[in-house]
This record gives sequence, C-alpha cells and structure tokens, in this order.
Amino acid sequence: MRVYLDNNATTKVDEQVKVVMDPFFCEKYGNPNSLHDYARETHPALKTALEQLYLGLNVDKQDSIVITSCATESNNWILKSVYFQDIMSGRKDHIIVSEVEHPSIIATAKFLESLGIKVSYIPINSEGMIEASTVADYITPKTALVSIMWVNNETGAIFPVEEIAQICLEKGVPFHTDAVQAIGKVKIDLKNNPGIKYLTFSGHKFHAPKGVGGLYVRKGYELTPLFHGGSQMGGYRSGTLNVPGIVGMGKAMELAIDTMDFELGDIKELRDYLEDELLKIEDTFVVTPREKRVPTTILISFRGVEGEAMLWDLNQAGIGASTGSACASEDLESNPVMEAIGAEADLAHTAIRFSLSRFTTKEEIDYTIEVVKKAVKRLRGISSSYAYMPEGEK
Ligand code: C6P
Repeated sequence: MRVYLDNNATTKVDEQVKVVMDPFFCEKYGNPNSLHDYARETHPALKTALEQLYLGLNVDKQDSIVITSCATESNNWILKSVYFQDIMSGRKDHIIVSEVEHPSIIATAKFLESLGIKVSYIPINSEGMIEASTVADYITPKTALVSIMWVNNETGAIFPVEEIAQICLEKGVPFHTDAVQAIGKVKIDLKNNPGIKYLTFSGHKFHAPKGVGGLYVRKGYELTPLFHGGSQMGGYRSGTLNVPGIVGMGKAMELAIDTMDFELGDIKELRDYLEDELLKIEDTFVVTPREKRVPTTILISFRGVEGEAMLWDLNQAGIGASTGSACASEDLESNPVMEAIGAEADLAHTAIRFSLSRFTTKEEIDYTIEVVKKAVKRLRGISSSYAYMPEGEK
C-alpha cells in the first residue's frame, strides 16, 4: 500500500483542476498578451481564475492579486520591496517576523539584516503559539513591516493573525501574512480584515499544480516591481503568464473554499483518530493542542526514535511523511519549532509530521497506525539512548 501523508509539503493535483487546465497546453496555447485570437481565447479562463481567487479570499475589487511562481517568491518579494521602499529611503529601519516563519521569510530577513536593517524574531510559547499582545511590544515608530504566518507548516498551529493585523492597523504598521498553509483550512476574509495589507499563497498546497502562487496587495500599498521588461501583472512582474497554472489555481481555490466545511470535518475525524492511536504509544508527545491547529496536521515526537530513522521505516512501508518542512529536510537539523519551544535536543530530533488531505482514506490511516507502531517498537529496540533512559523519562 502507498500512503501520502506529506500534504503540507505539496498536494496532489485535483482531477477537476487538471481538466480545466488541459486545453491550455495543446489547444489554447496563445500568449495572452498577443493581439490575435490565439491570445484572446485564453482571456475568459484567466478572468474566471482571477474571479475565483478574489472570491476565495474575499478580496475587494480595488485590491490586487499578483500571480507569482510560488510562495517563496511572494515572501521574498514583499520583504525586499519593503526594504527598497521604506528602509533604503531612511524612513524606517526595522521589520518583525516570528521565529518559526518558513525559511523563505527567515532567510530573507537574515539577508536584510546583513544589509543593516533591524529584525525582531517573535518567540512562540510552550504550545507553539504566538501571542498577539507580544507583537505589540516589538513595534516601534521605525517598524516598516510585521510578517507573521497564518498557519505554521510544521505543527499546523493557527496563529491569531486577525488580532495581530488589528494591532498593526491601530499602530499604523503594514502587516503581511504567509497564508500558504491556511488556504482551504481557515476562513480568509480580506474585506473584513483591513489590517492585512499583503498575503502570500501557493497553488500546490491546495491541489493546484506546482509553479504558481500569488501575492495579495491591498489598494494603496505599493510593491517594487520584481521583474522589469514587460506589462504583465501591471508591470510589477513581467514575463509571459503561466496560463494553465493560473487557470488551475483559480479552480483549486474555488474547490478549496466550496468544500472546506464539509471536508475539514472528515479530515479532522481521520486526523484525530490517527493522533489518538499514536498517542497510545508510551512516551509520545504532541506540542500544540488540537483545537489550536488546522485539522490536517500532526507534529508528533516518539521519544528515543530518530525522526530520519522513522521516515526510513515509513518509506520502506510505502508511507510518505516528513520530519518537518521539505525545504529543510536535507540538513538533518532538529525540528525548528521543537527547538523554538525549548524542547530537549533528543526530543527535538524525534518529531514526525503527518499531514492529511481530502484524498486521505480510513484504510490508509489504519495501515499507517499499524506501521508506526511496529517502527517505534523496532527503533526503540535498537536505540542505545532509549535503552539507558531512566524509567521516569521513558
Ligand atoms: N512548505 C513544507 O514542507 P513554495 O514551495 O515556495 O510555494 O512554498 C514555500 C512555503 C512558504 N510558506 C509556508 C508556510 C510553507 O509551508 C511553504 C512550503 C513546505 O512545509 C515545503 S518547504
């Protein structure tokens, strides 16, 4: 049996998404910016896709959604744009991010730090959560941007983004949120959250293909153009449009929103069942309480079991999971969220992330439970550190 439980890394393209994309490869392949019918026949589908994106995020018509290639691009862009606009001019000198943002925010913030700007990294508490009031303490008159993710990709923790956005609004500081893991899992309503000035999303996290994402920009909030050389995306991001990708992402957004309540109930049931069964294994821990997480994710630690060793056993049995963010999976470092909450080093190395989707089945979860139980037993049996651990700590 093969079981895919790494949906926070990427998702399978929904068949319904593939169907709407298909005509734009070999039939309607014109460049939308050309002046003939090949071009014009792409326009209705592009218009529909943008409408689907606007509707999905409840975006005001006056605001913009700029299509990008992925969330890494959108996140880099917004931070560097703020640098060009507000920091190089000398008006501001400071940005705020959380210490558990995705590497595309953390590494960009560190790069900007190397150029001389001040960066504050907001800590998480012992449950892996950010407290909105903490953010207020870090804001200064020189703060150019606050950027906090909506849902953490490692734990699934839902951060109090609407509250943080309101604080930023009151203090007059632009707020950006990386909503990559929130689409289709949390209700997003940009019309009614005026504090959110920028928002990042990525198609492949909600059953659209890889290679297409977006950056929402509220009216009146400027962006420095990313690519110069053409008129696409209002001149902000030149380059021929990825028509099939955009069309697919629009459809995927529509499906994610239309089916959200219904599907999340089903997924939650499966996730809770998996979590309950795995927590029956002794010395097993989950950091963030369920009610503070999206219903698709579990980050779980089995004391005495190296995360990478567990992944190996799971993979041998046909199960795809992860030790955390796919972008950091090759460095064999401990899980950054576990580190940030101050977990002991040996526990931080044991975290495994299971992330479900609308395609996960009960049979797959039953099989996963069986495989994990066997793997924990086997790996603890050969773990010298677990064998010598005092009974009280086992
Ligand atoms: N996180 C994970 O395994 P791209 O691939 O560039 O569209 O997405 C980057 C990204 C940005 N923000 C968040 C919160 C994310 O989760 C991701 C992707 C994957 O957790 C791959 S590293």
